[in-house]
Formats: sequence, C-alpha cells, structure tokens
Amino acid sequence: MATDLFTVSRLTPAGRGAVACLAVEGPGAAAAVAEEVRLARGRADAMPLDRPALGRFGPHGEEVIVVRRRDEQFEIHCHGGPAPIEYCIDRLAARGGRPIPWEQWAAGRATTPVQAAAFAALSRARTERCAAILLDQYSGAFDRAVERIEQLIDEAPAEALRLCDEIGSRSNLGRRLTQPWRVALVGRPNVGKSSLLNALAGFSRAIVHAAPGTTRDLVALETSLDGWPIELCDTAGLRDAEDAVEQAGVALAEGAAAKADVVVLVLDGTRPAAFVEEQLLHRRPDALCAINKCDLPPAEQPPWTAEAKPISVSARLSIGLDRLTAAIVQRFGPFPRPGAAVPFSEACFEILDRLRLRTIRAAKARGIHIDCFDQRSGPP
Ligand SMILES: Nc1nc2c(ncn2[C@@H]2O[C@H](COP(=O)(O)OP(=O)(O)OP(=O)(O)O)[C@@H](O)[C@H]2O)c(=O)[nH]1
Ligand SMILES: [Mg+2]
Repeated sequence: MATDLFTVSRLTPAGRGAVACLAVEGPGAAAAVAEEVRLARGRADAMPLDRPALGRFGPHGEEVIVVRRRDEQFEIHCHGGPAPIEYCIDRLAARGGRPIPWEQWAAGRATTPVQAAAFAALSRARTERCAAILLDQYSGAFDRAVERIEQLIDEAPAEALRLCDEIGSRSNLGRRLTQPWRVALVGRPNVGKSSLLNALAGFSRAIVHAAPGTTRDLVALETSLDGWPIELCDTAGLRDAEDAVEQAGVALAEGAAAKADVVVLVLDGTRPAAFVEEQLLHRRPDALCAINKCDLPPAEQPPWTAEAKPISVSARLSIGLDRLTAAIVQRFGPFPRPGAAVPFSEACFEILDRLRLRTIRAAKARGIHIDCFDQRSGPP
C-alpha cells in the first residue's frame, strides 16, 4: 500500500478554468512526479528550479506544464476541467500523495494562524476595499496589535483594555469583509421600494408597477456601495393584507427588516405618514428614512417627523441616491485607517476576548480598578 509521503493540493478553483495548478510537495514528490510525467527532455527529478517544462502526465498523456520550485516542491499545471484535475490527483495519491485542501496548503506557509486565516479570507473578499483590509491583516496588523496588547497587560492594563475595545469595535466590519452587509428596503405598498432597489443597483431587477402590492416575495441582489459589499433586499409593502400570499410576503418583509444591518424605510413624499410607518420606526428607531418621489409635488403634510432626518430621493430620476448611499455606508461605522487591526474571523474574536479577560484579571490581581467590561468577556 502506498504510504503518505507528500501532499497534493489544488490551488485554483474547480470548474472549467483554462488551467489548474496543483502543488505537489514533501518527501517523495520528485520521485512521484518523475514517475508520472514524461518531459520532452530529461526527468522531473533532475529538473532545474523555476524553469517550466512541457510534459505528458500518466498513461492518458494529459498535457501539463511542470515547474520545480524546490527539490521536493512542484507545481503541475494541467487542464482546468474537473476530469483532468481528478486524474492527476488520483494518480499522485496512488503514489503516496495526500490530497489536502488549498487552505491547509496555505496555512502550512503562513507564519501565524491569523495570517493563514487572512490568506483564506482574501479569496472570499467581495470588493477591493475589503481585500485591502484583509491584506493588512495578512501583513500582520492584527498580530502586531495582539503583541502590543500583551506587552501592556501587566504594566498598563487600562491602555490594553482600551486597545482591545478599539479593535473589538471593528468586529462587525470585520465580519463583513467576506459576507455582504444586509440592507433592507421596507415601507408601505407603492412607495417605490422596488424602483429604489433598481436605481441603487443600476439595473432592473425587481418588477415595478403602479398597482400596490406588486412585490410579494423578497427580491435580493448583491452589489457594492462605496466599495462595500451589500446584499440589497426589496420587500413586500407593509399593510394589513387580506390575501394569504401577500400576508406571507409581509411576514418575510418583517423578518428581513429584523435581520438587516441597515433598514431603509421608504416613504412616499406625495402621501401623508401612515401608522404602519410609525410602527416600523418604533421597532427600528435606527432606520434610515428615504422620502421617495421628490420629483412630484409633496403632500401638504409631508410623511415626516423632524427627528428622523429623512433623505429626499427620486428613484425615477435618480435624485438623492448619493446622499442615501452615503447615509447607508455611514451606518457601517468609521472606515479603519490603512494598517489598522481588524478582527475578521471567529479565531480573531476569541483572541480578543481572551486578551480582554487576561487584562481584567491582571488589573484585578494588582488592585487596579477598571470599570468597563463587555458582555462577550463577562464580568471580572
Ligand atoms: N414620480 C415617481 N414615481 C415613482 C418613483 N418611484 C416609483 N414610482 C412609481 O411608483 C409606483 C410604484 O413603484 P414600485 O417601485 O413598484 O413601488 P413598491 O414600493 O415596490 O410597491 P409594492 O411592491 O407594491 O410594495 C410605480 O408606478 C413607479 O413608477 C419616483 O421616484 N417618482
Ligand atoms: Mg415592489
């Protein structure tokens, strides 16, 4: 039986990519590659480093490019479809290679677990802005901050705790580097929620119609606003519906509003405020209010109360969308300065929690009073 000598990892996504890259590394890699690949000239276990060579893999003669990176470290570039990839991996596995996921391959090269996690997260970054923040963490921003806090725990626990809190305040933002922020558009029927979704997205995704009650289901799309990944969700108009399907739609709308990071209550500027809108604001006092149809003459009593600072928009004419976008993005919190530590994974959150707890204990042991603790860490 073949023994576990080296690892084989597919570094490129599955699917019909033009070329797939396999990393073959560890004791026995050179011998296995030499057995499987016939090069145009010479043998793979005698190849010079970093010189790509054309070859044929296995009895089927899959056309490959082989690069030797170190003595026992190879890259094999084969066709990107699932069949050639599986063929190459299976044959190397039969020679003792252990297939591992690319995340594990990456973790083996990282200097810290946070760096490995940042590398994996980078592949799931939704926008350039998210990737830049994750790249900072990959380059050590979070690890350096942890080191600094550890230095401060005994000599300056209050400062250590302040740093924990400062970094912890970016946790939600950190979670959204690989998952979009959820923004829900809610409001009465016919106020223009679907029109606003389409206007913000820049294309027609949801049906718009003059008849109230047009949208019944949730209509979600992924987009980016000001460089942040957003899941924008259009919902059924809130009203006491008689029809069962519409009632189900209203229940879904309420669920979407409850789960959203930002709720945009869309109002119709040509009609006075309604009870259902006040109710929603009561439940989500943090909702942003967008008064739509500002291209039409306003109602005598605009649907508004002064405290909520409504934003006038026209979905039809794309007026006020920049202001609305800015207000939505502002709800995500301050953008971290370049190089700032941002916790982005459960492991980061746990590290922060542990540091916090250690700081509080250290302060207590030295009789230093620190008067703050949060729910994650619990009381000292
Ligand atoms: N003048 C004007 N009309 C608008 C504007 N936005 C939407 N409308 C019109 O308002 C009507 C309803 O628009 P929708 O976007 O379907 O409204 P909705 O809130 O999604 O409605 P429901 O799905 O029924 O809840 C349509 O006739 C739109 O053309 C706007 O900014 N200005
Ligand atoms: Mg609609």
